Amino acid sequence: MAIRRILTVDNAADLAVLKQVSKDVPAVDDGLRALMDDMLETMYDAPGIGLAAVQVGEPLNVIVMDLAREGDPPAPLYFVNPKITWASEELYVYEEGCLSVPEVYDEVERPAKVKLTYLNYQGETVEEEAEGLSAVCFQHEMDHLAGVLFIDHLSRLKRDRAISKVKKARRAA
Ligand code: K1U
Ligand code: ZN
Repeated sequence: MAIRRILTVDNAADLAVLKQVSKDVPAVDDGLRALMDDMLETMYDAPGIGLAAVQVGEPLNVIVMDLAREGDPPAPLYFVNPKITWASEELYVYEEGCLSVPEVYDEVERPAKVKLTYLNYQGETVEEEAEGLSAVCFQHEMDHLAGVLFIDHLSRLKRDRAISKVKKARRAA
């Protein structure tokens, strides 16, 4: 397993990759499981609660998440070729963050509940419903697969300020 570099919006080359639309993977094999292991280790190291493959430079439809509370045992989740099959009309507002936009947090409104289908770590098809933080994080990661960042849901002013803040923090570091 390896910790990979997380692409960030302050770097033009990284941003071009983050804006790509990810592609479905043909099969869940050992190579893909190695990528998912790396992604999980990278996410825990950051730390974060979710990560899309494109954030480590692999524009593939692959997501990892772990929403276990601090002190609870790890509960890794793997989503390969995920699809949202239904979204509620009811909306939910949550203050989101993003490992590709470090230190920036803002409120985003999304459907409160979604139904999803995906392949798990073993390559089995799973269908389930998500709500609360699970629905928020899953939709945030699905956006990454479509080349959309959470700051794209904000006003142009807030988005530009967010990118300036990340650039300034990088220069100071
Ligand atoms: O996709 C990402 O960039 C990861 C992102 C996921 C996310 C967080 C909040 C709402 C929607 C999606 C993060 O993990 S940001 C870091 C974070 O939320 C966190 C970090 C440490 C402990 C708890 C949360
Ligand atoms: Zn993100």
